[in-house]
Amino acid sequence: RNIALFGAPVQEGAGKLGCKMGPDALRVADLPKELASLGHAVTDHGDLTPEPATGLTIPGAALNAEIITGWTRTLDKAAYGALAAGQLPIFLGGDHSLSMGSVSGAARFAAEAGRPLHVLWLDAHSDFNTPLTSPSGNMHGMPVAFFCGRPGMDGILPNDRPLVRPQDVSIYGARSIDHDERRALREAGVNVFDMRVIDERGTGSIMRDILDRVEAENAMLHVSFDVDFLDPDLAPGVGTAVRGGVTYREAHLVMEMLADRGVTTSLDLVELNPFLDDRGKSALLVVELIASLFGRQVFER
Ligand code: DIR
Ligand code: MN
Ligand code: MN
Ligand code: MN
Repeated sequence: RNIALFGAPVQEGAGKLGCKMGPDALRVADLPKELASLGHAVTDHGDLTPEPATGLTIPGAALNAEIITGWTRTLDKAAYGALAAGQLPIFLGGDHSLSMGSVSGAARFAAEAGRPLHVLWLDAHSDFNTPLTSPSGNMHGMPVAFFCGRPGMDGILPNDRPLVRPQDVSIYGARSIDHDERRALREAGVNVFDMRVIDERGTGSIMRDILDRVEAENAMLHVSFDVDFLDPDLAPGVGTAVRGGVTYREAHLVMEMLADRGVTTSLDLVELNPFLDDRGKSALLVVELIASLFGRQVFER
């Protein structure tokens, strides 16, 4: 694969500072070298900067909406441009608000290519709030709502842009969903695989179903990896840790099954907060997992 790395040091969508150091922590943990050692062509495009955006009024609670709007417009273009150039873009976050742009750019490219875009959202949270439902006002809790076209965030990108269909979104690892999000997710028809379902069914069965659908529909697949999807004992370097998360082996199996099918077309690595990490432990685990996603195996099959 021809992999393009883009740093997106945005932290204004999160409630705690520190995510802006995420891209550099992933580089220090040797992500580019690890991907190259698996035989991929890797280009690190360095860190992006948000375009200026002013004069926006968003009703409700949306903290730092102008900064996030600038990032969204920049990232939409970067994702679209990389895909149009035949690359697989990886966005190094940065908080999860960056996916408003990365997923929108991927959706725009998919629409032109005449293919559906599916999204695999690995997260303790469902990020389906809008400024009218958010209890915090933090925009990292809103990206799924944004690219599915829930009302309330007009003007960040053109309203007639290609969206992602809620039934093409699979949230995996959820264990913290706000009251209003819960109802909205159900009404919209988003696929929510919470920890309870993962315990009962197991990773293999759920991932097989998700990936079978991607293949059957010849869909593109955007994987959005929020580090807090992992159990906080494994990955403490996140701002909104929730206990009872995905284990070490479950996480590797998710990545290995993605690698087997080779269907991933774009990827976000988000919410890594190096200020809260324990001697680089979370960054190193993320790099290990991404190596699995890009083909590292225990024993070649
Ligand atoms: C919460 C937390 N649902 C909110 N969301 C987080 O603020 O909307 N997402 N932490 O990653
Ligand atoms: Mn998230
Ligand atoms: Mn999260
Ligand atoms: Mn978060």
